[in-house]
Amino acid sequence: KINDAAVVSTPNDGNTSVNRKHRLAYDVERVVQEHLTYVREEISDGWDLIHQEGEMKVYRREVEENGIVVDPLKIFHSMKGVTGHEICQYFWDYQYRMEWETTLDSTKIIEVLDPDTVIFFQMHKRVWPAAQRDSCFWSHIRCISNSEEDQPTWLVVNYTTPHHLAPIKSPHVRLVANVALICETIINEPPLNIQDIKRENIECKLTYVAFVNPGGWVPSAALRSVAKREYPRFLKRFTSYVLEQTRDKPILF
Ligand code: 18C
Repeated sequence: KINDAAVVSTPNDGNTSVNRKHRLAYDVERVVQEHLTYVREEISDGWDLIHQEGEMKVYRREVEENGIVVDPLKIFHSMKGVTGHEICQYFWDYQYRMEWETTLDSTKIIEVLDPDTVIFFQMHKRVWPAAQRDSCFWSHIRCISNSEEDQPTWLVVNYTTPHHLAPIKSPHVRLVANVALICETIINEPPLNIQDIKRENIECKLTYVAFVNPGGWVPSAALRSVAKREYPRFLKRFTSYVLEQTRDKPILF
């Protein structure tokens, strides 16, 4: 299945014209372009390094809106042995999600907008004593070619949207998310022939950003401490999962 990715994900030439015809195409384009703009932004004042482990650095900015914690979060990581395409494909494809996500009770695709864009409805695990959260978001995967020589950039964006098949039902609370995973592949000491590239020659630099509003009040200190523990845990588990899944497979550029 994973080898079909090139068929379902058409490389975009970086041009911003929208040729996808579904109702959310402009929303998708706007949010993708925003992420591509901000991903290059340096870490500045106000961002705290809250966790560092090997190549992984987790930054957070403390922000509250109407008393609700909405801290933006950014993770930078670099890993050898996988491509950006592989990382993004495993993050986007629902069939692998329950194998690496430990904070979900369920995930379901409720609409397919185009081969690269689907709408998910997810039920998150309840954290006592807070109300259980659910989420409904479009999820889009894209490949952007930067130049003939460089490997393309791959990204996935998950962005909250309402949907008639996912009404908000009390006691569940709908969280609001804007999440992006952006990956660059680097080929170290490239052999002359592309067929000779081995997994030890490849490296993926990834940026994960999350803007999440829990959708209702949650005690600030408890939320910040759960988030500080759970985001690094998620990225470690997810990246090890992709390494393990791809180790003996042909490289997916
Ligand atoms: O990006 C990730 N996953 C994607 C695919 O599922 C998708 C997910 C988007 C939603 C992210 C929102 C996370 C908040 C979930 C709240 C409930 C979680 C239960 C936690 C269980 C311990 O883009 C990877 C997402 C990685 C998420 C890490 C968990 C962050 C926890 C945040 C704090 C939870 C707050 C509740 C605190 C209550 C304290 C009394």
